[in-house]
Amino acid sequence: MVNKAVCVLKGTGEVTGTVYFNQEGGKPVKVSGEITGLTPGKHGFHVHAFGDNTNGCISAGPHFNPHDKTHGGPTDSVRHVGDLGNVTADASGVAKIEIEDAMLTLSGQHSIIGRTMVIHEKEDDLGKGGNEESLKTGNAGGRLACGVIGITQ
Ligand SMILES: [Cu+2]
Ligand SMILES: [Zn+2]
Repeated sequence: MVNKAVCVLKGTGEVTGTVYFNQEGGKPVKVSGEITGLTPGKHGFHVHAFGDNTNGCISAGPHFNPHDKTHGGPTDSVRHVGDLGNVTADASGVAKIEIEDAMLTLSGQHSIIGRTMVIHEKEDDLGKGGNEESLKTGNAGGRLACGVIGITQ
């Protein structure tokens, strides 16, 4: 059973990162790593549906949403599977990632392997922005960098 994955994020600008995924038998997925080159503050961080970067990060499609829910925050019961909320960059533009998420999985029908991780320009409002877009994307703005989630050892 696959229990480790990795994703290298790249974009058209200075933002780059490496994100690791680790899941032990049925337990929550541990997401760790670092993204650099960001503006200080919060940035939306999601798994998007497709492992397609042919036309840049936009080809990754919408948030990974196999249960047809509205957008939310990582601790909400109503959320996209891909909704990991925000990561926070420090004054040097570095975001250290240390997330545990019970809805992600690295195996089975709704595995995130082969899909795309995206880091956004703006803060994700977690579905609480009070407009239609908030319930789709969290108003997180442009896609700064992305990468396909692949199996590792
Ligand atoms: Cu996103
Ligand atoms: Zn979402």
